[in-house]
Amino acid sequence: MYTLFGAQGSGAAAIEAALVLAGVPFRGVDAASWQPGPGVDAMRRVNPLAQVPTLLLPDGTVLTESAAILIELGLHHPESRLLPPAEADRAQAIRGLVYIAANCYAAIGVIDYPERWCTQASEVDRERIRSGSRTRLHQLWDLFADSFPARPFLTGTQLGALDLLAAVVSKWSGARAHLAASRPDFSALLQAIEREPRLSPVFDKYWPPS
Ligand SMILES: N[C@@H](CCC(=O)N[C@@H](CS)C(=O)NCC(=O)O)C(=O)O
Repeated sequence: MYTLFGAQGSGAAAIEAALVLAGVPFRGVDAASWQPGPGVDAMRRVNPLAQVPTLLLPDGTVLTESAAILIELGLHHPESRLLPPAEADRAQAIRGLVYIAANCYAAIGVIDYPERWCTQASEVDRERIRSGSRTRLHQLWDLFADSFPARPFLTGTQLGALDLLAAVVSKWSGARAHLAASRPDFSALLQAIEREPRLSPVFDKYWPPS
């Protein structure tokens, strides 16, 4: 059985959604670096970065990095259609996954922890880093929306891994509000992905409706 380390509001939502689409049973462990306790202690033993999502494969192999996890799940469960079968479509989906991880998710790590990226940062420094990174993040999402057309999904003809990662990573740092104004069609697609009947219970679990 897979073991998924994750926490409410975290990127583990994308992996849980992928496991649901693949119809694969898994054990969830509540863990996050900001939640001291046995969950994060167990996660740190397998992932020294102590970041979620962290996934243990059934044979105990440790997988980290959202894009890598989604690609591996897509390859191992081809019937899930997490990755498209046609080579050109699959190549674009993988490009999109790495784009989001390398650009958007990375910017969020700076916004959340500016002190990790600047020595002796004052609160003013931290706020300047946050503000600049947030502006850059929103530009990165605009560029993503322009570069990865929906056909009708971002992954291609069927809902897949790229849709999941885009819908989850855009939940943070004001990206959804920005996109609603700058790229309304893309924003509507993200909302539709989140409300897809198989996925809405996952999104409601990670972001409980108020
Ligand atoms: N490169 C990782 C980033 C994962 C990440 O930053 N996760 C956040 C939560 S969404 C985290 O665990 N942050 C806590 C920390 O860095 O201490 C990925 O693509 O999965």
